[in-house]
Amino acid sequence: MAAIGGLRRLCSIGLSAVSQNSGLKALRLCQYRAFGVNGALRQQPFDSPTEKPQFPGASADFVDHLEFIQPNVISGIPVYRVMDRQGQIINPSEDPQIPKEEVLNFYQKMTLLNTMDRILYESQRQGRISFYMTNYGEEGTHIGSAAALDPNDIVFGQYREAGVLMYRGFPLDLFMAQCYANADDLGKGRQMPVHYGSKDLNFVTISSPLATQIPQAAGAAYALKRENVNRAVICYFGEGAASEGDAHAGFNFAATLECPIIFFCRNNGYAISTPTNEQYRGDGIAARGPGYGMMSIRVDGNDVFAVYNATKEARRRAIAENQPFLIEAMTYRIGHHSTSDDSSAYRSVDEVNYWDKQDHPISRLRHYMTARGWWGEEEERAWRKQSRKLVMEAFERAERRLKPRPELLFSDVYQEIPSNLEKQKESLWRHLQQYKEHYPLDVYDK
Ligand SMILES: Cc1ncc(C[n+]2csc(CCOP(=O)(O)OP(=O)(O)O)c2C)c(N)n1
Repeated sequence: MAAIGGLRRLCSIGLSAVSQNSGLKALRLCQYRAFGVNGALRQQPFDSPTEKPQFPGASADFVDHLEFIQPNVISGIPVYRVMDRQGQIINPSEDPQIPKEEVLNFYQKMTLLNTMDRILYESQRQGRISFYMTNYGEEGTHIGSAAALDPNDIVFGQYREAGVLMYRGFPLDLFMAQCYANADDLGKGRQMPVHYGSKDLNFVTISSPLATQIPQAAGAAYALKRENVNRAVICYFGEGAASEGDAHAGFNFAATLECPIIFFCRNNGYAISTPTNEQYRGDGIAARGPGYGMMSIRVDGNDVFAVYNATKEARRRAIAENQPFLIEAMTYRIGHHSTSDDSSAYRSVDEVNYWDKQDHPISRLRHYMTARGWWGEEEERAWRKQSRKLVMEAFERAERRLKPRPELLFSDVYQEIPSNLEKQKESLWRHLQQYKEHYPLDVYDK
């Protein structure tokens, strides 16, 4: 008996330690012990002086007054930041002390992404590509998190994380090839623009149905754990996608199967025209994590160093302890949802301008660099010119390139083309021979 009481006390000490910082390992251990996984401690005797709930579903005390738990949405989970809006480090002990060269690399990747966005957005407006989605305002979430990962970590994205690929070295030519669906596209021109993927860079190909990547990412993380190879998975999604059933499935699988994964939610305030107060009524997405038994944090997504620190530590612990982490990066979608959207129909220009002009991840990092004398007007001008040139050159090459051979429509549906698809392919070929003047065959590879 005394031993059981001692163990219970140990568990409650353990639980408070968990809430401090020591992770869920101890919590799991306590739960297993309290419920007596091997049967030894399963039930408390009927005449025990202190009654403790014996239900297998939760480890908790009794209370003798009726009280519903209130959601804590008024003073929510705090937003972790390292720099203020002027790029000043707030608490020196949190400064990741990233060397100058790497900080310049952060800045150049963030601004290159921005330049690519502007040119491809305009290109869509002129009907040169069919569709586009910009990343305006979210550059810090991409670069800060990508920099904290190992290149071998596997990335699952939604569609607004092009900066992660850019950080990993995906060439401008391949971004363009995908958007133009030309013959250089790794995806053979089959998907809509911005649905990138790169096997070499461990970036799983994007697909349009929201949140489907979340349980897939949990599965991939489980496989990595079994391989025991010191790799993690990061899975990005928007706060809108987090309302999908697949988000629930993925979070719960990752927690119960103890997967080394970082769920990275980009909370940018909108899911197309739906503001967050129509998306959820709890304290954002971070508050859901503890409900799944997941370590969770909320960070300032416009602070590239805060994103970097949180992702780095989450990655380290996800691998060391085999458990999922949830990062909610607060940011703002400055651009329209996509080129099919006009966001002035549902939000004010003033609101957008605030984020664009007053609290932007790029300007914040620039303030930081300027204060250290690492960057000035001259460097800015030269880099703007150079980055624009790089993007324009890739753009022109992509536009000149032919589109993939039409028969590529039929391959990769299955690994091998079945006979019925082979027949359809032949019939398309005959059709094109007969009616070639009705098709733009000159823009396709032969
Ligand atoms: C299953 C599914 N439902 C609806 C859509 C249509 N859709 C595309 S993007 C989007 C909004 C997603 O918002 P969020 O996840 O917050 O990401 P953001 O666009 O803000 O980056 C919706 C509803 C879809 N692609 N898939």
